[in-house]
Amino acid sequence: MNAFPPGNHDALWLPFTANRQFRASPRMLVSAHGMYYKDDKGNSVLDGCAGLWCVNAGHTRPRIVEAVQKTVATLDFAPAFQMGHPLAFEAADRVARLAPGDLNHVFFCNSGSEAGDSALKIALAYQRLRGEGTRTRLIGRERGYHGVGFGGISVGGISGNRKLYGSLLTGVDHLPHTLDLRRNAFSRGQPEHGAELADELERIVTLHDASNIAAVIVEPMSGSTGVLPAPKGYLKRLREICTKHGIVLIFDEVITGFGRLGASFAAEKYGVVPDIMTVAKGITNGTVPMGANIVSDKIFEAFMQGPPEAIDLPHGYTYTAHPIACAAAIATLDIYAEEHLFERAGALSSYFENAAHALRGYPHVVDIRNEGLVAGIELEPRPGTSTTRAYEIFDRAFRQGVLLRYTGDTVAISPPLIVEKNEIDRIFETIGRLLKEID
Ligand code: PXG
Repeated sequence: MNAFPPGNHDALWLPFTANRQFRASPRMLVSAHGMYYKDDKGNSVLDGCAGLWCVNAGHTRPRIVEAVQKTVATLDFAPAFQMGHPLAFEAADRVARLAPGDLNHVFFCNSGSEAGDSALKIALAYQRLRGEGTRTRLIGRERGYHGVGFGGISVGGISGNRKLYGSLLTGVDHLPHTLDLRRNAFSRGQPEHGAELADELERIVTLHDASNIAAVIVEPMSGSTGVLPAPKGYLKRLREICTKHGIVLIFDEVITGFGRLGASFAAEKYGVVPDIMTVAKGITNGTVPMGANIVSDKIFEAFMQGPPEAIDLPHGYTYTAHPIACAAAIATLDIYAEEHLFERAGALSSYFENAAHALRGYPHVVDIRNEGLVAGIELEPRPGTSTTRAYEIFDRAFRQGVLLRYTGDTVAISPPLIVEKNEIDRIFETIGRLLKEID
């Protein structure tokens, strides 16, 4: 069976994809259950990357399916502007309870990109509301990924995602990225060296003056630019500098949230609480699009000072707190809690780490990085072609029944948190075999 339906296949334009290459040799999924997809030829495919880092509880979990089915038949849509519904309040309360510190207020959107842009807007508005309206500069980081909105690509640090799109937001600076193969190659978990890279923020403050800087946004572990856990002490330093200078600290936890690193959030794992956290992906187990900003008491309260009848935040989406997404989020959080999946990920992480680092010394491998249930295997670049070794491994692994991710020269692994040890073995054995096969 080939699952291409009749019709013009050029009608679909796939994102971040070589569309013509894909048409010539498609990779098609038709169903999913637990740790496995099924492809159009009936082959079972082990999900080594939780879909796109989002299906943390595994696929088609009955509790989520039933919650979605029930809600779509009961309240298919409810406006979020000047209207509410019980599932929205319940979902916000559940998400806020999970978040560390005084991150107690949840603003819903529909993706990580929207969450990134929303966080930047909230930070700018907050600075203005507290009488610091000259604070307009936004600071991101090289190799950062905060989605594909104009805000996200402006503070993001991936040249390929920026170069085609004009002048982007103005008034943006970037911290240096934290990847340092010379000092930190083959680190297990957070690398030892690089906390001092956070001091680059002091340099930017000196250049512009703190009175002009609104916010800093970073991923506690960059995912899509090749799995870069923050060096030990780095996030704490960043927190201290932001507090000292009145700068809003935003953690993008779209990947690191909901158990991926073996704790609810990276903020909890590392004991560093930002002022705003952006989340998406695992919030609904990937079942229904949803993102959110989780905001501190201090920031929320700043918006609650005007006349009670005035709109406090002129921002939001038609599908903010969509009932079906809220139902999926509540059911997802139930599964995470009842099955102790974050703790499970933490308990499995050293086994996973050993399996990943067993590939050290294999052909082409220049670094292996990991944290929680995430690993990145960086390969030597192949000069003169855009087909990277990592792409070739991704493509071949799929055809051998293992779904991986690749980004640039890095193969990324981030399985659902229900993964078993024999499945971890299979993922890394497949990569090891392919490393020996390719040139
Ligand atoms: N922030 C981070 C840290 C992300 O990883 C986004 C924001 C944007 O989320 P949305 O929902 O708008 O896509 C992301 C998304 C990959 C890959 O293979 C990673 C993402 C998306 C697609 C592919 O590395 N991350």
